[in-house]
Amino acid sequence: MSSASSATSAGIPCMLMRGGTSKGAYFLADDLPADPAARADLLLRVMGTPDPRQIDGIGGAHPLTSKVAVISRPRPATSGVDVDYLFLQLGVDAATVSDRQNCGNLLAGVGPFAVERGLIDAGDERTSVRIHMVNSGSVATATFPTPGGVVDYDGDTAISGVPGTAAPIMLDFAGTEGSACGALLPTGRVSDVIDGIEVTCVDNGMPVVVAVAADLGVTGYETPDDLAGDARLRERIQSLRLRAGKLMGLGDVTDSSVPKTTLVAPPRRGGVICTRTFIPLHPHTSIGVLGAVTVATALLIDGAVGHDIADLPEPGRPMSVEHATGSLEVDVDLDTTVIPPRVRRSSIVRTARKLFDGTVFPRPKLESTLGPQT
Ligand code: NQM
Repeated sequence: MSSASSATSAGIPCMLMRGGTSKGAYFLADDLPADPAARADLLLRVMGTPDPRQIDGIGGAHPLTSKVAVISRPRPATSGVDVDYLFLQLGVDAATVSDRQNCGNLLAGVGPFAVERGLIDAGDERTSVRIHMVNSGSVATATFPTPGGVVDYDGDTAISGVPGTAAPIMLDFAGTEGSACGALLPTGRVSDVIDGIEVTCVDNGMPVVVAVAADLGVTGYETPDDLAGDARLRERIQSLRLRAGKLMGLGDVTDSSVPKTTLVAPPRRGGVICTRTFIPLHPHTSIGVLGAVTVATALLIDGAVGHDIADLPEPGRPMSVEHATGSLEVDVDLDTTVIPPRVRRSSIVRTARKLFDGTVFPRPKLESTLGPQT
């Protein structure tokens, strides 16, 4: 693409989409600089980072709305895959751009975006897109309605955390096990004790540290705002994830968006478990897609934190993961007859919506805003 300064005046084609319970800017890779440092600098200026309000950009002043999806035809051409999807998590008040995690929520918009941009041909009724999740090398298949070859965003599927209903987008995952850490149980153990607290470190699409809420002095039923105001809890979670990051092979995670921490408590609304998640220190208003898949996977493992307090359904039935604004249903097929357990497949239903399609104009360069790239 053209130089970063010409991007400032000419703008860059961009589609703003809600993907699941997140919102992000979707770009074709060809419309962004190929060099990761130049791309990161440009995207920070698009989003208005660093600034807690992101007032001079299109970010929504929260990690869940400070996200970018970069889409291309597979590079190099990979057989059986239709598009590449690179997810970038941008900081809000810190100038960080991280490619160390997936995002299953923005993933929901990737298939529709690929059809809208002509990267793939739509079917007459529905379209299935095989998406290479570049961050982890895993593959997701997204299936969504395209009557007459046009993406239909309307429908009657409701997901917690989003008002109203929209068309269902089925997401089937393969190869998510060990997405960032290389193994489902990256410490080699089902549980570890860190800072005197028993945790399970697990990665089935998202590196997560699972701990019982009561062990950290909270109930696990607090609102995200209450949790955000608890400075002592924040310190304890940071200490836990810094140590866990090393044990999980992620190194120094001070400036990294992973691992996330999920506090679990017995379910209260007919689900499998109640969760409160930190991304990585900010309380999530719900729970991430692959975060929920990962936590649900841990619950199925005998001896893992949460297994004993979970109300597990019959094998093969969906698992409803309760969170601060509702619940999220995931399917996880785990073979627990082998050690370590092996994930056969996982899936989830999401919705997405095109919000805006146009040209975004990044703020001009400031002096050295770029922070650590993780
Ligand atoms: O876990 C938030 C989200 C996410 C990530 C986060 C996600 C996932 O809710 O797949 O979707 O964990 O930072 O969008």
